Amino acid sequence: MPTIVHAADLHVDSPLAGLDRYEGAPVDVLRHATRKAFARLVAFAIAERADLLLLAGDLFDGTWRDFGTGLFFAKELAKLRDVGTKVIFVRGNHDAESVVTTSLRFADHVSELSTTGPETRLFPDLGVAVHGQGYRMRATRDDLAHGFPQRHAGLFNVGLLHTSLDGRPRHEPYAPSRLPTLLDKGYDYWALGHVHTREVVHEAPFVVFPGNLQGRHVHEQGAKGATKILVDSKGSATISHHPLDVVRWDHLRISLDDAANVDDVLERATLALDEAITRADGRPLATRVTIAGAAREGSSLSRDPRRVEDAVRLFVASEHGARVFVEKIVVAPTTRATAASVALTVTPAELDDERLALAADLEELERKMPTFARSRFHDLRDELLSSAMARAEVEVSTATGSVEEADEP
Ligand SMILES: [Mn+2]
Repeated sequence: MPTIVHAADLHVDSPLAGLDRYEGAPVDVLRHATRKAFARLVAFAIAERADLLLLAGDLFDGTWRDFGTGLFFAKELAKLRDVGTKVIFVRGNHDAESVVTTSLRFADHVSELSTTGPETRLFPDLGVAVHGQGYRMRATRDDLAHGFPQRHAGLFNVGLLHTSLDGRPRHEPYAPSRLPTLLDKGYDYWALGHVHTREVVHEAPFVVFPGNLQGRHVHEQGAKGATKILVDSKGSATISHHPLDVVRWDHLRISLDDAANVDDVLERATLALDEAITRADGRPLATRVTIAGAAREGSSLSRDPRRVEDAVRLFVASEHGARVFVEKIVVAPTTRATAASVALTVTPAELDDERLALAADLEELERKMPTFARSRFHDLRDELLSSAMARAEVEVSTATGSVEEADEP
């Protein structure tokens, strides 16, 4: 019975945000991380003797900078032909037909499902039917799943779709679909893409977002990879997740509370870093460092955040320069007095409302932009939103932790 590998959101040749011009970094590791992760996916499919590789959209990050992107992709996929692994993919919002216009011609072990209507591809020798539809335009607001056909009796039925499903937070509402619509088709497995965080939305039948293959910025932390599906002789599936990322993202939060000097901060940074390096499991680590809290009274730490930042940067470079890359250091010293006043004016729930309102404003702005500017702004939007909120979150979390001490001078 077939072994199937499901991946999505490869975003091949997407830069790692904030690290693309990193001083002294091995260019190969950071600039080619998404390529290398894709190469690991291909190697994984070969090692697992996969019969079929499903790619659920956003194979590419956008228009190719040059032909090298497509060439690399085609060469990797060619390795799968040699071992008899078939590949089937749909386009997502990032590689919609209107965005990646260079025509992709692959050997006959690779097939793309139509962007004009739902299409079914049968693999009779595997006992598998794959139903799907890709994106013609970037902003697809239709429920594509609605038009998918019912299951083919006697086969293992897969739905292949790039969708925001019921409006996942922090994701564009492209090709919105509803879980009941998916379940209603009677398929055995829904291979979804678009949401970059791995999520098993439903079991029996499985509805799965494998997440992206390689984190691309600080909000895509933790293990990234693909899902393996084993189908038994009765047609039921078991799944497992396999990390394939080559650089691991993290966010270290270091407390300034009661720190007297830079050495105190570095001691805490050492502990936090060691834990993150362990979590990264042998991979290079890309991380943001947030240092926040109320330093000991009289200490110069709160007056000179720049000195704290420089000390931490130097420390990381000298201790772990070859494998830890600091994306950004945020030093946010608070005093008990300011912490208390923030606590009185803002709660985490209110902060969340603020975030939603800001997100709505930015989306409105994007809608009003001319088409050529929209895609550039779109990529910037998440980053704008998160940097605006990062500092506010630091202040609120510090504040809520210090409420009891609000009466102190
Ligand atoms: Mn994506």
